[in-house]
Amino acid sequence: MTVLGVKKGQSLHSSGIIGGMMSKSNVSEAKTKEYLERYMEGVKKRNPGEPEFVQAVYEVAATVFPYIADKPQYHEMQILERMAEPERVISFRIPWTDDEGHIRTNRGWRVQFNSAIGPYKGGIRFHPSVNQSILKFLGFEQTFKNSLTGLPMGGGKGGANFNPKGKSDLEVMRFCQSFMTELQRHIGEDTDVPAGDIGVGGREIGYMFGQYKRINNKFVGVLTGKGLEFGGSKMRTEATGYGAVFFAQNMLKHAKDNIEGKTVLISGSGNVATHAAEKIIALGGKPVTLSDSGGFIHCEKGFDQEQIDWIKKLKDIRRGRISEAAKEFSNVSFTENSRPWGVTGDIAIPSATQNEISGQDAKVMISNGIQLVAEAANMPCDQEAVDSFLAANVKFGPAKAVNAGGVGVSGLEMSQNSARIAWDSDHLAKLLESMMSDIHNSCVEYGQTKNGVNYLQGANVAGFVKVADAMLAYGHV
Ligand code: NDP
Ligand code: 2IT
Repeated sequence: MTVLGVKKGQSLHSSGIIGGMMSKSNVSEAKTKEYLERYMEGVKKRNPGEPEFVQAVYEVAATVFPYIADKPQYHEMQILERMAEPERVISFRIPWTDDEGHIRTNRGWRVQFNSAIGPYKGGIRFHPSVNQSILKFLGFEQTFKNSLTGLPMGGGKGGANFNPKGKSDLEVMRFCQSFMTELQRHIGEDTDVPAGDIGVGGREIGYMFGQYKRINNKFVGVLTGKGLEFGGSKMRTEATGYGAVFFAQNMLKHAKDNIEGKTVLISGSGNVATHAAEKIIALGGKPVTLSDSGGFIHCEKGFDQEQIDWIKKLKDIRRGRISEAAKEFSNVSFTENSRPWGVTGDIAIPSATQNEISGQDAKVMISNGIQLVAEAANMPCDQEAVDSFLAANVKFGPAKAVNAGGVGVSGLEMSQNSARIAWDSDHLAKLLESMMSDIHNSCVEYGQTKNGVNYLQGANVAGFVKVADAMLAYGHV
């Protein structure tokens, strides 16, 4: 295995690389680029057929390489190479019985990516598209995101290629119980603490927590996002969407602007999207779009709270189609099989899934005058889109900073569970707001460039430093 073109066992000093990287002035941009390319060649070779994972590693490495160019300790200790390798990937069978009595089999995973700064922590995704590449990308991202929150949490992610859509409540329950029957042996309140993600909300967490408790005869904070009756934290449901808007607000404030009166394009219509829309309304902005896998809805004058509440019920409880909103409300239109990126707006908050904004979409958005993009979903912009926004000087908030409020409040749920206490909503709302402001400040500190703040660089480097320094302290583990 090689990193920076150095063979295993050979030091970077003897390879000549460290000598060239000792000080920033000694390392040209071209050399750093060459090292990055060699590193990425290795990552690609070691992870065949995992394009999402390779994409996520590149996005981090491209900004971290220039930062570490004059810091040989990270090269000598192979920090970036070790960071791109999950500590453990567990894959397992999930047999369950459907309502017709047929036995079904799905595949489940838990990627325990990095525990340098705390127990593995990250969501569980149930979606037919789930595979190892997607969960490795999410676990890798989670490691840096969790570091940014300032709380002691490592990175992990899990899930299954199960489609909860169209399944009865009892089918979902049987699936969740079978999933947890296997997963429970690998997790624990001090080992690995899963939560929700796409397709996993309060209902699924309830079924999984009940099964964990039953098998282990232990009532501990092994999952977050729990119901308020059994150890859940207030504000966790709202945290990701609200936090994303707080982050965007911080970005605008830094540029002496604010959300009031701004037209906002939002994709998705699940937990993150609906709460982002709700907070935009509360701050005087105008969310004009939402979407799902069938298409997008548009309301020119901006959705109101009553409409958002209706959509929350449609998606959360009934798991309905967003097209139904156009039948319910006369001022809402539906466009089938399309994403909202052709609509004119000031701000975009993609809140559905990875790679939902392509380079082509970005060009359209830029020519329509978009000013700020805040990634509330994980990696919603593909690499070409990110490059286009940065080149056009559109303010770009990367996912690991923008959506960190969700796992941030999950961390606060863990603290409350350990202490067996429950904080009130006002207190948690303040903690969330100040956490988002602290993350923004870290991005500004590490992302300052001569053209203003590069939030992508800021978030990646700030997230990297804490994990990397912990790994240095441990030696070769
Ligand atoms: P939900 O399951 O509540 O909602 C997901 C939404 O995205 C739905 O509207 C869904 O449409 C849409 N969607 C999902 N996959 C696709 C797809 N392949 N193409 C088009 N639309 C799709 O999930 P969340 O709101 O919790 O998650 C949304 C994003 O936010 C994800 O990227 C997740 O990783 C990220 N995130 C979530 C956090 C949380 O706390 N929940 C924390 C941080 C990030 P449909 O109903 O048609 O499937
Ligand atoms: O992507 C994410 O940060 C989440 N799905 C939330 C993870 C968590 O542990 O709350």
